[in-house]
Amino acid sequence: MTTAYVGLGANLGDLRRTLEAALADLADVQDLTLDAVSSAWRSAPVGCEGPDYLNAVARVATTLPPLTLLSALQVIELRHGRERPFVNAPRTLDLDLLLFGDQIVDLDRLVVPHPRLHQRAFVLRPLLELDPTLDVPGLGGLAGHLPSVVDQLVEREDMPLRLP
Ligand code: PH2
Ligand code: MG
Ligand code: MG
Repeated sequence: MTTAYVGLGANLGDLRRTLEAALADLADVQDLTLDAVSSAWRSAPVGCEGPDYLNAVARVATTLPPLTLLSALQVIELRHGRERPFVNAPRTLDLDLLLFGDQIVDLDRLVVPHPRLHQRAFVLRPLLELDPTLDVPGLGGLAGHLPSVVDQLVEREDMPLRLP
């Protein structure tokens, strides 16, 4: 069994509704248990233009191999109308495999740990909510990366995401 972390993001449509539906879909994936979900965090777009995002991170336990989990995430993205007209285009749903145990994956289709996770407050803040002591291969303690993202606008929403 491997503990993996999945980043959720949306900036088109009904953001909260989409994230909640995506969490229900994730919980329905075979050989996977949804263990915990962070708060919802509203964030300004990083590295692109467009509406603000709603972001969150889910912790799952799974016996699936990483590429099978990635395929399951892509199926859920498509179910929620994800289109890819250009890089970092606004999206109804983005599901990113952030961490897969302490494994390092470096393939064309998948790079884990996610190469930019330590540069993004909208990932770091919800990840650290779920585990403040999280240690990542190649990056060390994640909390140590927070000072470099303090200038990024992220705001924790009081209302928790409704879970399946
Ligand atoms: N995702 C991106 C690019 N920029 N900015 C925010 N705030 N949230 C995101 O999820 C996000 C982003 C590419 O996946
Ligand atoms: Mg992403
Ligand atoms: Mg993605």
